[in-house]
Amino acid sequence: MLRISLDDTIAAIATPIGEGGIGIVRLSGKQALSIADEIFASKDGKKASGHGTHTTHYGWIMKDTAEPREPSTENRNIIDEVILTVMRAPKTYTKEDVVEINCHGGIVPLKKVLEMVLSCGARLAEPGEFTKRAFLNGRIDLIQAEAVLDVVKTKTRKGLDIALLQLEGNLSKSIADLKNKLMDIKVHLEATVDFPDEGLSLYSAKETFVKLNAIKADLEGFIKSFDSGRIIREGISSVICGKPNAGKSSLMNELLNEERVIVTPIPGTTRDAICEYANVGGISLNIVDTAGITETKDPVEKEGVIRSRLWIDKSDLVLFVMDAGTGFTDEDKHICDVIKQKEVICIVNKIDLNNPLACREEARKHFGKDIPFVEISLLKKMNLDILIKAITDAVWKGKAFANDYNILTNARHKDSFSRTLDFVNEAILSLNKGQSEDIIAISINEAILSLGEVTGESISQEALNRIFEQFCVGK
Ligand SMILES: Nc1nc2c(ncn2[C@@H]2O[C@H](COP(=O)(O)OP(=O)(O)OP(=O)(O)O)[C@@H](O)[C@H]2O)c(=O)[nH]1
Ligand SMILES: [Mg+2]
Repeated sequence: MLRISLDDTIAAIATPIGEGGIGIVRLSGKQALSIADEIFASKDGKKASGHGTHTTHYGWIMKDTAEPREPSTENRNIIDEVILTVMRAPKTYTKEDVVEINCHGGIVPLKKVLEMVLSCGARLAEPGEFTKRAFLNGRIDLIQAEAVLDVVKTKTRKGLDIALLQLEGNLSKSIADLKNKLMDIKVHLEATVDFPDEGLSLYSAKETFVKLNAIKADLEGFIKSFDSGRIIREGISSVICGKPNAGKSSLMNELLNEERVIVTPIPGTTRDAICEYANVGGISLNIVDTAGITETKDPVEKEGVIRSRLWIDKSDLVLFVMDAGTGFTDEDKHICDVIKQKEVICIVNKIDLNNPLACREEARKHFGKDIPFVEISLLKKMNLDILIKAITDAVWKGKAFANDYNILTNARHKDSFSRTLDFVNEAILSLNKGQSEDIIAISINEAILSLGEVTGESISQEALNRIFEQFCVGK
């Protein structure tokens, strides 16, 4: 993508493809208004370019705007009845002239309007190109651009809160603050080298040491926050496993709050793995319901068992369902061995049928370590709140999640922070070794550049491309 020029006027359908109430074709660039003039006939007869900024106008997209305006059955000239919004630079999403055409939803009118816009000289936008222009034109920094993507993609309330704060520039401010502190130290170090005899009052080695250590602690705090930040942004992948008929699919349906998966009293009901997203206690949980793990000769069921094991390998959290009705069996023993190395919650289901104690004791013996147990009945809806709590506890366990929203949620940011920390550590080491100020200043300069990668001040074109490729067209 990046051979693109900011001189082009770009256009795209900005709403999801499919039937809907309205759909929007968006244009941005120098020609946005002149293109609108060519294809839009306003009811009031005025040209789009004659209107002030942030105004909306009723009219028609027409093949020939010189033709009669009012629609009629004979008028084949009309493509769609629309509301057109004029937004003039610089107070727009991209800082360029922007025109948005609200068409009727549905792929045919949207495509036709887009085709007309393109035939008048606009170019089809690349994925994320509107947001990229907002970045390249200096309206937002890279963190804010990525936050736009997070706002669109987030699946939980907390994820949205954090993305919105990043969009407002919260994280950017913290980074600017850290950068200023590093700059300040660098200036002092360089002045020591450049003006040794001018009697300037510069930081002593001890002062520099204290300041660098404070920055180091801040950086470490941010890096640590990524443990929970990643969970908020990307969610957790979990897999439900257990022997046939234990209630795995019933659990899946309960967590999704819908009858998504077939539940029957026949063992071996679920053959294929079924994946869905659920919001469990504010965490975005990718849940996979799997075939019951058992010795079987049925080739379809056998394949299902192989897949179950693959999903277990890939998951962050295993929800192991046992059946109080049957008690702890050899099949359960076998499953314990398969999942032993994973993060597991043991769920004893069907406690309406039988006392779960035997299952609990046998499983605990078999795991040989303390793992969380929950005893439930999916049929009678018993202890389901305890189950949700056990899941959220297992997810947050050991993670430094407080109610702090100024945290790292993006792996790219974390990598840059880690590199910054490496250079700060290098500077501290040089300082301790009594090396010269200019050597320490070089490390600090590298630290500043690494921080600049996060906000996009110092980042390669290639890295930039990789970021915007994740966006959808029209954003
Ligand atoms: N008594 C009782 N029955 C339950 C409970 N939970 C599920 N069941 C029943 O157990 C049977 C199996 O439930 P499923 O959810 O299909 O079990 P599964 O583990 O997905 O089974 P497979 O897909 O065949 O491996 C169904 O008849 C459910 O209604 C419970 O808490 N108590
Ligand atoms: Mg099932």
